[in-house]
Amino acid sequence: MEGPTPVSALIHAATMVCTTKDNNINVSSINKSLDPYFVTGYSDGESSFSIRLRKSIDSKWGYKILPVFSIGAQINPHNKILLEKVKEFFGGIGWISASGNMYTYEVTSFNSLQVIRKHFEKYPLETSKSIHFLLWCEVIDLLLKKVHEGFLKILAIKAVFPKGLSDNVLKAHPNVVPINKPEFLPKTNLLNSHWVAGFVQADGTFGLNFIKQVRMKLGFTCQPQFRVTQHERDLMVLNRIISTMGCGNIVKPSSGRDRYDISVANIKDIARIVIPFFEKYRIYGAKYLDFQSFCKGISIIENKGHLTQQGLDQLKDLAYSMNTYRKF
Ligand SMILES: [Ca+2]
Repeated sequence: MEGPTPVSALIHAATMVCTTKDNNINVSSINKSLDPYFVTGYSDGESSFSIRLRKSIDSKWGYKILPVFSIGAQINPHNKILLEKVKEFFGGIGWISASGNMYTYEVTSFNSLQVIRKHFEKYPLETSKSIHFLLWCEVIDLLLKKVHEGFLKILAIKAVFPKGLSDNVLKAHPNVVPINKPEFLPKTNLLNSHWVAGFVQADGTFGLNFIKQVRMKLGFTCQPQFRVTQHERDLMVLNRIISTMGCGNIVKPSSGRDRYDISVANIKDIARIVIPFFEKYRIYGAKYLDFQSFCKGISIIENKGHLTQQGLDQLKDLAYSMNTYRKF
């Protein structure tokens, strides 16, 4: 074990790294290929393993069955680069399309799906999505066997997927009994740090919240927060992220919601743990720009800039040009 580094040195190092970079994409890290655990973490948060049915007169079942692996990302040039990196990671299989305000990276060809399968067998998913992956693999095996009963079995499996069976399919096959979905047994060990970066890429937020505060002389304050959001069924993975990173609290959902958050709002934890963590285990895409803005904000707050009008104005500019406010 290394000896403890003085807090001030850590904070200085973190802010130096952040403030010396500009908003351009860091070319050296773009050229580096993605870490396999990052790809799994990102997929745990953002991908989908699905089974598509297409009516087809050529198929003996009346439907063509397409297992699909896909990842969506909001349209902007930075996210396009991220999806291209994912595609490159998998050896160039699949394609990226754009529709509405979303890009989708999609893999559907049977041979290519074997590449996807091998990756997730070697670097397993950590969330309850792993159950869908297992069932998705079962469908691929049934398609490989090409037995006639396979079709009804596939329908029984598809019935427990998020989108389930369409009304038309249900009408044509009213006797399909959905399978008993295997129970998800979450692990409790520490996570791979690259996995955490990938998961944060998907479901994390670096925020500078600019809030009115009448008590304060300037009338406003800036509250930074690092957040990771997840459905309650994957609460355990949030706890594992907290243990792995060594900071953060679980915030229960407000009434009527089913999503939990990890929140790190303590400036020392942000500067000493969160920022160095994501400097070491990189994220990409537009979220990387938000991370850079976040670092700039933290550096201002560290220097007590938020107590001056000028610093507060700088923070306000940052807050209103990042995350959902960012223009491309
Ligand atoms: Ca997600």
